[in-house]
Amino acid sequence: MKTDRHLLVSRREILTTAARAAVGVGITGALGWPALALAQGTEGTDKAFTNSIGIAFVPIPAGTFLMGSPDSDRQAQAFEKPQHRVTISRPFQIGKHEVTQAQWQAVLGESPYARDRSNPYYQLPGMAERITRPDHPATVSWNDAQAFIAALNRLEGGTRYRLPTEAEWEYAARAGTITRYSFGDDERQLDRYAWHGGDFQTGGHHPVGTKQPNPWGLHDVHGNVWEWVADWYDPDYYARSPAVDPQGPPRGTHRVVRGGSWHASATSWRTAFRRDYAPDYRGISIGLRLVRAM
Ligand SMILES: [Ca+2]
Repeated sequence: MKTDRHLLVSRREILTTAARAAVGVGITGALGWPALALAQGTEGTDKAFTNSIGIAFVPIPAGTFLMGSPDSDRQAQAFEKPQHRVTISRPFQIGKHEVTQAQWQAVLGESPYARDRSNPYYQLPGMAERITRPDHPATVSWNDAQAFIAALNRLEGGTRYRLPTEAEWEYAARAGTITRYSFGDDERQLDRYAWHGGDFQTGGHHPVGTKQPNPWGLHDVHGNVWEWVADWYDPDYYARSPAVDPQGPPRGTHRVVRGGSWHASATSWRTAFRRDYAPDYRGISIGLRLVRAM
């Protein structure tokens, strides 16, 4: 296995760099907070926040939105329907970016690619060199993500950090929109907002935050890497899910991922699209975005 020199920097260096980068985007986020969100906001939710290892969070107000896809959308799959009204009853904070490899290393002391990949793609010629970089997303299993979250909660003391529920993810990704994408319905605009459509010979994921954000300031909700959410996957869940703070089915075999990835096989990058993977699946195109409870 090749070793990447840039990963052999000290823990202090990683922390300093991550914090510096996060403060920069944090300021932009605070100034860029849209009027719509402020109007819906609850006291105390209108401030960006950067945590102890430099992860920047965007405040998301409580609110109600339409989850899933309407029958009128010909691209929509059966498992995105019925479109239904969901209320998120409590404000929360969500990562402005996918969790990066530097942040992963700052918490767990190792690169996510020190772990065995449960697929062969990481071993493809040139892939490790292209994707093992501090400012790229960490691609890990759902179980790995839980270990990271537990360690981060121990580091800061408390239980604030977790994955978003599937409903919280879509609510934050939509950012008040009811279109196929958070930037509208025109998929020809996707290049401006998403890393997508890559191949295994030349492609890989990219540094987080290098495409345009959604209206609430979140980067890479479409593309770059899929994002694990907390929920078990059930294609029929929307027909019976609760209207307030749905938590997903009580049991299942696969977990939900959202948003599409850098790779062409992602199928769809639409906001409502859903896909499932086994919780121990550790590929090179699924990462995570954290929620921090208020
Ligand atoms: Ca993503």
